Amino acid sequence: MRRRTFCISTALAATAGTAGLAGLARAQTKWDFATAYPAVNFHSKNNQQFVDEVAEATGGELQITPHFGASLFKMPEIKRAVQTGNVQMGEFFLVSFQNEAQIFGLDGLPFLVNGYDEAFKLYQAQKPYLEKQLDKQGQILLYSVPWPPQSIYSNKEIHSAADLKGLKWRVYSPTTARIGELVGAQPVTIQEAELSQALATGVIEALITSSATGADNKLYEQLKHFYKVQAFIPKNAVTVNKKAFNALSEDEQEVLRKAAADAEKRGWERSREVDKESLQVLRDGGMTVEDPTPELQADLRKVGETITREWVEQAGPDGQAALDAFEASK
Ligand code: PCA
Repeated sequence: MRRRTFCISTALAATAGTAGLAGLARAQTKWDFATAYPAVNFHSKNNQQFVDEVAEATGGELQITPHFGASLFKMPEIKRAVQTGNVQMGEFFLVSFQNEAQIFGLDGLPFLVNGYDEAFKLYQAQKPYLEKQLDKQGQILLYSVPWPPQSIYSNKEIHSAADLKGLKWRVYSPTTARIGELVGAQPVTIQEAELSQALATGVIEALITSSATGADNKLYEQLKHFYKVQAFIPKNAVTVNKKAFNALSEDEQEVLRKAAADAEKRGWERSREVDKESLQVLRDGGMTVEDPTPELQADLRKVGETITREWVEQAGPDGQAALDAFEASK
């Protein structure tokens, strides 16, 4: 008898596995997770840990497959792919979407925050508006993790903003394009996945990005100068399609939320460490890593003030409220 029961349940499980007969055995949900950054990147590793924890905590019922390095969708397409349900989960770079809604660009405003603690406060001020905007776009924010501070890489020495003039300047957001315009550089939009090629072919000569991205892409092989201007601390967002989330059981939703909260906490801690490690990788690779001259810093601060003023004009009451909430929390 016992033996027979065992055989039947095994057979049912096998049938359910191949034919997807939900209800007869545990229903397994399979999701894809589109990301844009290389598997070695700390965001990617954090995402991998997140999906592993979800699989473990659901006993394999929720299987999320991450696709790194923009292998499923290019970064600018990922947000929309989540919105339309072409993919269940995605990671994208918030500031790149500022033209859709100004709130996405808040963490890209130059010199608004000084260090990670303030960046976290800015995130808390931004979050309700971010969630509201993403909700309108059919998705739920699961977690958001910062890149290390954004600094300048160049093929020549930069002592003041005037030295950036005429350089082919790689950009990834409206604000980085505006920085380029204001210093008289030539903005060129390039995704991280195409960075090395753009440098190798001379399409770009300078850029602003994190120590981590420089290390991940071995930028020291092509560029020799790094200036630690630390202009802003922008974030990635990991979101899930609302319908896909709502189709999960309550237990699964809870598991996802818990793993997301853990990933966010881990990511913020890891970002700080990765900054230090990556600066060392740049030095070891032969790059000069320097503080900016007071002149360069002052020039960029002026540019930052212009950009922040322009942002406030466009962002309306929500933008102003988020900024005020940040100022009050400092
Ligand atoms: N690296 C990504 C986003 C910000 C960063 O530090 C990039 O350069 O595209």
